[in-house]
Amino acid sequence: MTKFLYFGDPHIRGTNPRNRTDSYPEAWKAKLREIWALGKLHQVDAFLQPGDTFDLPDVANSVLNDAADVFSEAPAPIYTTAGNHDIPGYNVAAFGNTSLRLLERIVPQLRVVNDPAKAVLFGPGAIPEVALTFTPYSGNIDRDGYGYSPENEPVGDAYRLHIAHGMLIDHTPPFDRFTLVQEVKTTAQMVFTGHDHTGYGIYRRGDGVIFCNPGSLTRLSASQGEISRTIQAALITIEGGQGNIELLPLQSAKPGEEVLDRSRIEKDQQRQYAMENFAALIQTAGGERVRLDINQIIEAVAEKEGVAPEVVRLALEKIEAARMAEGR
Ligand SMILES: [Mn+2]
Repeated sequence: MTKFLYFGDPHIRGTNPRNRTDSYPEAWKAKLREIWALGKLHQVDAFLQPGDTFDLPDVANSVLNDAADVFSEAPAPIYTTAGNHDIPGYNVAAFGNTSLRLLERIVPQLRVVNDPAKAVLFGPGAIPEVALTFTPYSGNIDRDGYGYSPENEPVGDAYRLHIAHGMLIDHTPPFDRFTLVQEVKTTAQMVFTGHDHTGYGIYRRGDGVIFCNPGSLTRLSASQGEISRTIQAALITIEGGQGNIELLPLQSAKPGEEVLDRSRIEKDQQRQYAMENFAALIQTAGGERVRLDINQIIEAVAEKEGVAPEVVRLALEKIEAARMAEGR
């Protein structure tokens, strides 16, 4: 039997996100320590995590030191991969220059796996029971469903558990870059993801593949979904070629209403309402609505001017990167 404890994007940082009313650094430390305690209680073989360990590719030394202290307390190895927040400009080749790489050097039990063709093997004796693979965030993830399949040769009968930092979700969102669990192609038997902080819990597909995103470890934005969701980890048990997942709520996570300032949402809603009123005022002569979404503006201009799709994609990715500072 092999057991793991999985937890979503920690987004370690030394300052409070703008909507947090408690101490964010104290919150992530308490949650990680509870995760370690749960792992010890359930005697897991390793902790697994989908990336966005840090909120930024290069954090302050004080934050790196705090993270190193807490990670060093983990009672079992921790495996993760690079999330979009861990690397500069979506460039996983620059991983060597990041704070996450430094953390990996400082903390002996932390390993960052960025090659989907390299499996980490677990199991009693010489026969591996589980082959664990990771796909880091990159410009390719979610393009034609990319990112959710191991790229190694199967290792005997080892159970194939794959973890990716991508937008794998169970419903169609109001943005373009995503992959649906219902449609994704994978040779894995179990697929875990982060990136989408809300998570959808557990999804068991008709073909037997199990998908899970329990949500991120911390509440970063004051959206309704972030306020109301349960902060939880996932206990994974693999035995006799069968995989099982149990979601474990974290006791150290304070209720969303206690740590997130809702007045900000209300202000944002008022702003959105004012923008819509403004748009209605300046409708074009043809009655066409004025575009207020920056992505739509860029796509509309590009279409008019005949800009190459690659240039448009780069521009949108730069904007997306700038938006990340707001937290996703
Ligand atoms: Mn994230």
